[in-house]
Amino acid sequence: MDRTPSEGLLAGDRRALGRAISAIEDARPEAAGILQDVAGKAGTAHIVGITGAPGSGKSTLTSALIGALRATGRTVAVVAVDPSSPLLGGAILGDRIRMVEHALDEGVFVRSVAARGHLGGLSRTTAQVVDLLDSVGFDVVLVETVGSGQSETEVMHLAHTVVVVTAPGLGDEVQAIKAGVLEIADVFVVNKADSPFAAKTTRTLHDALGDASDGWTQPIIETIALDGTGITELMQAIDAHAAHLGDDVRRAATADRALRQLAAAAADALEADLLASDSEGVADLALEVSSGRIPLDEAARRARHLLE
Ligand SMILES: Nc1nc2c(ncn2[C@@H]2O[C@H](COP(=O)(O)OP(=O)(O)OP(=O)(O)O)[C@@H](O)[C@H]2O)c(=O)[nH]1
Ligand SMILES: [Mg+2]
Repeated sequence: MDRTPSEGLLAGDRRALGRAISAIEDARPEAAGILQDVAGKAGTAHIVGITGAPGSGKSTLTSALIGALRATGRTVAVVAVDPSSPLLGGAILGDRIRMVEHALDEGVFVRSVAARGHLGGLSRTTAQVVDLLDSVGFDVVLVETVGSGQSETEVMHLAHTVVVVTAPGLGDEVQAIKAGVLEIADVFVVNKADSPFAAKTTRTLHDALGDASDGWTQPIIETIALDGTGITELMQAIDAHAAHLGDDVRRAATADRALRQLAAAAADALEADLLASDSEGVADLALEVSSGRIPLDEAARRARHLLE
């Protein structure tokens, strides 16, 4: 008997997994069924976000981290979020080449996810892909994203542990770490520690950081991703953060991921209903907004009631 796509997925079929991710990315109808079939199985993976300025070495670091995690026997999935900027188009190919050393390893799965559509689209697609990878049993899911812009910060909400990467020579180091990213970081990496300016970067970062919060002091780890220096320390810092979080926080993060997906789907449904509505009330409301009589957020609340 043929297996359904989801059975193949749960049995660890890589091609089924690749196809399922494509279905999610393209928001094809079968995606909903796939996600439903694996629902309830998520919640065991440790989700690690890796963000930071372009060129800081995130992909090289991710590849090195895969090696360190595999050496401990854990399986690893990587989601590289492509900001879909033509300027960065080459970076994705670079990522693939960099991670190719793990291509034949059954315990490793690497996938780029393209950012398409509106702002919420990136985080939703990524959330669903992360859920899927969690559900099919990967021990660790690494999510690499360029640390700029709102949607990338959103993506980081998916992670249990956020690693922010900087490197000397990117200009003002603290500026290179965008406001907002500083706060969400659980672990800092100063990569390219082979540079004579690395110590200064570490010092600057150290001075910019606040006190410990929730009993966790953000460690700063110096690494040379190219030769593996500091990678074990980085893995240990990530593991220490996982231990610090405990299972309750991880469960809460899984629930938060579900809530974000629900909110995004609800917003989509409302949008579709509004655009399809032939209610005069809705049309009047739009006019009131365009003439400036009602603020948009207030109109949005009223619109929701009109459709009920
Ligand atoms: N000297 C030195 N170069 C490094 C190190 N780590 C990475 N690089 C180099 O830095 C460049 C950028 O590395 P990537 O891993 O592509 O950086 P990234 O942050 O993933 O870049 P984007 O995905 O484009 O944002 C590459 O040429 C790497 O070989 C390091 O520790 N030392
Ligand atoms: Mg990269």
